[in-house]
Amino acid sequence: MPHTFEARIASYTERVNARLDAALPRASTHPARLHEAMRYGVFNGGKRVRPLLVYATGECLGVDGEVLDAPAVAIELIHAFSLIHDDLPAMDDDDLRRGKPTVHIEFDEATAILAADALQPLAFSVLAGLEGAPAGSSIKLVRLVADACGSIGMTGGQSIDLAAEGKTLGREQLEHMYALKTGALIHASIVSACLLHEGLAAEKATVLDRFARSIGIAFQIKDDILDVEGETHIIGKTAGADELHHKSTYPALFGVGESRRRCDELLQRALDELQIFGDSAAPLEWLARFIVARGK
Ligand code: GRG
Repeated sequence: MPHTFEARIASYTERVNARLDAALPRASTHPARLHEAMRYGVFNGGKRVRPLLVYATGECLGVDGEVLDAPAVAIELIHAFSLIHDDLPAMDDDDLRRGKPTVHIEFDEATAILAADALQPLAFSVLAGLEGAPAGSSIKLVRLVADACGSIGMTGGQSIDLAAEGKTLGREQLEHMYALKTGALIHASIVSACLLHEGLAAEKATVLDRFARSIGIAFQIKDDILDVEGETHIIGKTAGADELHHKSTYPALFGVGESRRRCDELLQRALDELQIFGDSAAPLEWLARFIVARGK
């Protein structure tokens, strides 16, 4: 294992890609077009931030890498499914994702819906197959990820987001929507590693919970800033799409300067939380900074 986290990022990314490859049916497996689309939606690029958060939290707590693979893979599968749905004509109607045609453009709308539909249960199958973890971990992870993905998590956030188009949300309402739409899966990534640590001290669990909440909201504010300031060929999706759809976003409601200030404030709050872990939190610190500084 390389010494610095920067160097380990590449090996963790390679690792989760290999586990994703093993979890997904071969592209040639019948019905091949569906399996091709599922693989396209997962392997068309992607920073793998959520799996990296799982592994970094595991490093912070001293949880064995092998048991982290299941939540890392499952959460990335859920993320991939949400992006496919998010890009559909009935949602954000986007042609470009990660610099490539979206799944419904590359294949067709029905295949894209089905591919996303099939990625979601595959995630739970991966969690159900977890081995070598403390007793009861598998079912706890299923519940954690289900809640993060469902109506009290990501799907609920997306529903609020769509209903807010053309409206003016207050700061609290906006951050609540971000906490659900984007924050819930980020939060689940961190909490999944906590669940795999038997007998984790309540104080440490609380600190990581707060870290996860801050960084989840910061992630979406940064995504909004990139939509305003980024260039399509760099961010890999259509720049300016939020304004086009009259989305309620941080920059639209409070301006880019205030969005940056809030992002930095949330980052600082998140970093302050990590103090009690000392050097073992270096990977999480690195990822928190990356989330706020990233260019795509
Ligand atoms: C229909 C059950 C059901 C769920 C779908 C569409 C949807 C509900 C939720 C969408 C949630 C969503 C797309 C939130 C945005 C999150 C976000 C900022 C995504 C970009 O994440 P990155 O930057 O992407 O990690 P990469 O490409 O690096 O993986």
